[in-house]
Amino acid sequence: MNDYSVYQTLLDIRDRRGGAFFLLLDPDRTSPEKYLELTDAAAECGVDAILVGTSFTLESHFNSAVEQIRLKTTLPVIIFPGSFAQISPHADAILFSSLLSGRNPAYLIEEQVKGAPIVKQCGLEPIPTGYLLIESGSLTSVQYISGSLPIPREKHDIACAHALAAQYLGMKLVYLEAGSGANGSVPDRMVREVTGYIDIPVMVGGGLRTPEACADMVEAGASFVVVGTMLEDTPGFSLLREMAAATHPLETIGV
Ligand code: 1GP
Repeated sequence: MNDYSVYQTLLDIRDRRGGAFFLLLDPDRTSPEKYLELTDAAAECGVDAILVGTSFTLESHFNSAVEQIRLKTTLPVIIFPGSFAQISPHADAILFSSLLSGRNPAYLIEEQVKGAPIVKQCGLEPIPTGYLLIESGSLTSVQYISGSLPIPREKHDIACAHALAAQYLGMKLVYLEAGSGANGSVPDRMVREVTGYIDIPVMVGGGLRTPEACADMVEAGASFVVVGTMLEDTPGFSLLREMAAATHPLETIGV
């Protein structure tokens, strides 16, 4: 394990830029041409790290996809696993997540028990993450596959209690997740209440479609912003550049 962790690098970026922007690549949903093109452009467009994976995947070439992505970028490559089958030695770190908002033991602890020895063998840095699914207006893949209820979007107290439990369990990160391609992103007010209530960093993703939405998340207190679907579906890189810039308020002030 490096003396200087990926996790610490991400915190340093957050402190320097006011927030950090993560590009999520889903090798199941996107063609290799598209995800490698995005990978190639990512650093120059202001991306701070690349997440690979999804909450639900059917594909079988995960390892080679991570390897190809690794070879195309010097940015940190972090696995966002949907199951223990999505672990690759070609990444730098993994969001070692537990779906704390659900009550399904498979995603609370069983997948983690299967995956932990593989993470160790691969030499990946595990970033312990409390994964909280937030109601987003429609049934998402992660809800369906995990068989878990999301936290209602107006129930900020429930979200805060789950996030604090993640902190007290020793997790280093809370991920407020609306679900990939969600109709509605996590409400600003929930982000504000959760980030004001806990001491560990908060990552927000799911259904973010505009630079303004990314800026709102950071303004509400999010340390890290994750976008996948919109960038996979939008040709060119101008939206990527604008979303990354909107997530870096310390760099855009005065521009
Ligand atoms: C999904 O939060 C991420 O886990 C990203 O969501 O694909 O909607 O950007 P989108």
